[in-house]
Amino acid sequence: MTNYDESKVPIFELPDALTTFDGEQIKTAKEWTETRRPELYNFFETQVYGKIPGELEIAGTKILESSDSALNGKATRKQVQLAFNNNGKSLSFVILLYLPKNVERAPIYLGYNFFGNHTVCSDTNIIVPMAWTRISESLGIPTHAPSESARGVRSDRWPIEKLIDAGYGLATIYYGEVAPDRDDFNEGIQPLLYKKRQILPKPDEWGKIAAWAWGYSRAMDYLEKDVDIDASRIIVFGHSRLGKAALWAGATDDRFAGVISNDSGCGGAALSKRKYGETIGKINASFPAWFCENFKNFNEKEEALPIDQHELLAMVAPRPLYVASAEDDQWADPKGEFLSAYYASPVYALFGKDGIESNEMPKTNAPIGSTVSYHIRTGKHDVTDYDWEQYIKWADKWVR
Ligand code: GTR
Repeated sequence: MTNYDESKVPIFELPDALTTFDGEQIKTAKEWTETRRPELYNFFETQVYGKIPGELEIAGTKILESSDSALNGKATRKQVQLAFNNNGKSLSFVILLYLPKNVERAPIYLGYNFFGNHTVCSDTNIIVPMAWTRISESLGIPTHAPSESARGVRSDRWPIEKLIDAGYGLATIYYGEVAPDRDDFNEGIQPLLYKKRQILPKPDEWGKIAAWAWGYSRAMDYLEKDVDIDASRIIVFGHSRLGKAALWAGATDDRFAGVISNDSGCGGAALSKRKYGETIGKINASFPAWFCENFKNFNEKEEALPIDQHELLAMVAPRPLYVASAEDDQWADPKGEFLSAYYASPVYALFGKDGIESNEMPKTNAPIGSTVSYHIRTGKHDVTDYDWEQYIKWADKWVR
């Protein structure tokens, strides 16, 4: 049974971000960085998302297509393929980039899309990927092969012209090219790092979320070398499962200047110990490939967790962080997402940064915060223009 009743949220003790596992009090940013953050990081890495068992550099970069006149002449477009080889296996994925023409070295949002780059915009030049895709009847994706018919079907989630007009670029990647979103570990990036005869990640090795986070970092490796981009102002963005991946990428890779979690829910921004909406047992049952095997030890045992998700958010400090929820997205536990941002804030304070000041949930459609910001909007689990308008305002202020 899924609990949606606030009065049935268990009484729990939330681990204090500023107390070490040995009970020591953390008082300075230095102590946080040298003592507390590494032990939290180690826990999330080996017990939640899984560690990456080796290094894999970009073997080849290829500009597949580019244009100086995209989106009615406002933007440039570039489609860049990154290739990886190891173990006699190979993998590649494509970054679709739109950059404003009137801004030199623009800051950009980097975010995965769910159904292929060609779904984010009706631009007919966008290359349709070949990787496996989930089926979506409502989006007109009837088979596992991405096709022309889905061109632009997700443009409502990607107001690219609005971003360009605000002076930002967008880099997007089809997440299924990095690791297909199904319970199969013989495909995607993971097999490239298997040891001899290995067929599955070990219990403490990367699940799919960590694989997607890895992809965000490899995209960053490329973006750092692209002279058209200011790599010191790249904001990693993700919605839902990809919001979980964006948060983990923000924690694992401090080159990201800011992090946005849109409706990321369980295993993302939401506190697990509230057991409100989706729980660890439920998410591991529905999506057994997302987290590392070890995370399953906490199925129905949230109280045994020595950490909670506010500490994932805290690992983004002191960089700007935005957590967003939607009123009708109770499955993701909006209040748990909000409280998580609140309880991460003392870590920001160590760095002299303002987080969320009050533990009282703000009103709907009334964004709050500063370096750490939060909003809950009306509507369902989705990414809307309203969400993006807030991300632009926040980025103008805290990242730009
Ligand atoms: C749901 C899942 C959520 C969230 C969502 C999504 O089915 O339970 O944790 O990740 O999918 O990614 O849209």
